[in-house]
Amino acid sequence: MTDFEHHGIMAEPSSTDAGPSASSSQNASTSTDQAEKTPVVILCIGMAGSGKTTLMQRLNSHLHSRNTPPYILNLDPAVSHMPYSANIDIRDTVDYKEVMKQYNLGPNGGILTALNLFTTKFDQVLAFVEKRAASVDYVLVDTPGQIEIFTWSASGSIITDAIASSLPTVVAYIIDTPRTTAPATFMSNMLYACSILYKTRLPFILVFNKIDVEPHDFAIEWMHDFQAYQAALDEKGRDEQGEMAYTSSLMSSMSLVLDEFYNNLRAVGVSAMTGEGMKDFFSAVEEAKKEYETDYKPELARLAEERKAKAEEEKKNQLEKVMRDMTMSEGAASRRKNPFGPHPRNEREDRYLDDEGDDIDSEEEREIQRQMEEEEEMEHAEDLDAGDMAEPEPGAGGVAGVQSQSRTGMSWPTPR
Ligand SMILES: Nc1nc2c(ncn2[C@@H]2O[C@H](COP(=O)(O)OP(=O)(O)OP(=O)(O)O)[C@@H](O)[C@H]2O)c(=O)[nH]1
Ligand SMILES: [Mg+2]
Repeated sequence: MTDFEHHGIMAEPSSTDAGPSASSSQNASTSTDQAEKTPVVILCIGMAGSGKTTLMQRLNSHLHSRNTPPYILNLDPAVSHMPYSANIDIRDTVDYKEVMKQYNLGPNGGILTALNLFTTKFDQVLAFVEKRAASVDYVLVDTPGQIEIFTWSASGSIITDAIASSLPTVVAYIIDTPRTTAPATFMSNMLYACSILYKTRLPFILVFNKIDVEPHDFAIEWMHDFQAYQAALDEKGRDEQGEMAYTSSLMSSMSLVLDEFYNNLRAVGVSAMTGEGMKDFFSAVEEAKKEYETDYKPELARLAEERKAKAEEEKKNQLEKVMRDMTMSEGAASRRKNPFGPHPRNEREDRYLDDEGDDIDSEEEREIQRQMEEEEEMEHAEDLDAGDMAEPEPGAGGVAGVQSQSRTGMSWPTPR
């Protein structure tokens, strides 16, 4: 991919130094405490148009006003206007329109492939983030508009796992509140959030955005009061005949299933537009960070330990297999080389080789013996036939010469 190679991310984008992180390094130099702190990574995930990018900008300006500028990553290759300046921008590396052309893909395929290409270099991205980790409090990550491109793709998982295994990470699931007032849409959104939570297993925050347009109280009520949700379904979920629609009874059952999920969730309401709810959002992030330390990190360590043990076991098995193969091939080679000799390493194989050697030995010897007997017989018969014949002239050669020499016990002459 020429464009990708051309744009390579070998050097940190220049905006990094000119942007917010420049002041963050100043912060680091002014405070010795800050050198030891660990930032928290906020992964902004949400349906298309839910307000991820606008919220990123709001968080960025809020943090700047608190004198704690964040480090920003943009993973959306298709964003045309970004209201903030990112420290690392996927668009500096991959041009998704070029990817679409080169790979003959549609817009979503182009975005996915661009993300895949970017993921191949994510170790370098992570190295940049880690380098700044000591000097920032927050790392903000914007994700592609098509949620499934990030949440259900291999590259999305790789990126999430790589970040989460390096720094405390929380998922901020952004919801378009005004578009969630229908009970069925609300349930679809909750199911999606639930699936992401169980997929990533990371501390999770439900962020009801756009509360300037529609307050999120109804959503909180539906989450904590099954009856209230049921009442909303009763009111809005009936068909023209007044019958409970099929989807409504499904939603009703689902809300009972999700009860456990709701109980363990943090939910906050914000407005990326007005900045309302920022305090609640950051308190939720702090709580989630603690949860990362107490729940996710030990689990991560346990998994890492398990993986290490598995890898060790695998390595041992492979080594044993190689040793076995080597012993077998050495045995075969030594049999080929010296079928009669003892094997220096393996007693059992010794015996086998000896036995086998004996077999070959006796067989070959028998053959040689047979040939010698035949020759002797022939010689004897010839002696008898040639008994009356005159002794040939010395050096006469030919068969007569051979016979003559043979009789005198001399070596066989070279045939002329
Ligand atoms: N009223 C209001 N509008 C908002 C708010 N947040 C975002 N918007 C609007 O919602 C629209 C989508 O916002 P974006 O930030 O582009 O949403 P996004 O999730 O990044 O969109 P994609 O990346 O395309 O998925 C824009 O028109 C924003 O102005 C909010 O808090 N209140
Ligand atoms: Mg966006």
